[in-house]
Amino acid sequence: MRLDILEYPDKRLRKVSEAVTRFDADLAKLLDDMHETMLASHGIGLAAPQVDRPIRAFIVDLSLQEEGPRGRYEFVNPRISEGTGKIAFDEGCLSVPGVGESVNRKKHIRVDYQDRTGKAQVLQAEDLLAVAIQHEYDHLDGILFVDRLSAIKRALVKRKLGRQVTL
Ligand code: QAP
Ligand code: CO
Repeated sequence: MRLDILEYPDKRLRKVSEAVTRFDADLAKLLDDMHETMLASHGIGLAAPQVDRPIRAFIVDLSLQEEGPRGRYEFVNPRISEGTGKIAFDEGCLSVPGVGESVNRKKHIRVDYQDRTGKAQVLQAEDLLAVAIQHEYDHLDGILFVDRLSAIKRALVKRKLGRQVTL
């Protein structure tokens, strides 16, 4: 089932999401619906709060990428650590349609998380996968990529999205 994606400046995108405690059929269905929704919207990452479920879960799908790690990833209750290096990547977001701006992120990260069954997992990620994980993780804390732009770029984006709103 396809889900509606909340768009900036929806206040629900600004909430801090709650840890997942039940690894049940509802969680599995939500993750499946998120994959379907993201595929239909041509995205590569989607966090549960973007579809109005304020829980700490997100997906990344790099299966259509031509280089680097491919495949579908799911992260529940993630924790990012050991960030090293720097990468600037031109990011977009399904909740901020039509905006693309370069954001500075860590190049290498380690992420500890649970899979949809609740099993603990660890992943070392770099480049696009690391960028996607950091972008999606931010959604769990109510942070959007436009919050991480320099003041000058943020002003440009703000003008584009409408002068009345405060980023
Ligand atoms: C986050 O972003 C991301 O404006 C996922 O018109 C971004 O899937 C991770 C999208 C960059 C890593 C690198 C945005 C689709 C999709 C748009 C997305 C649009 C159509 C963004
Ligand atoms: Co996003």
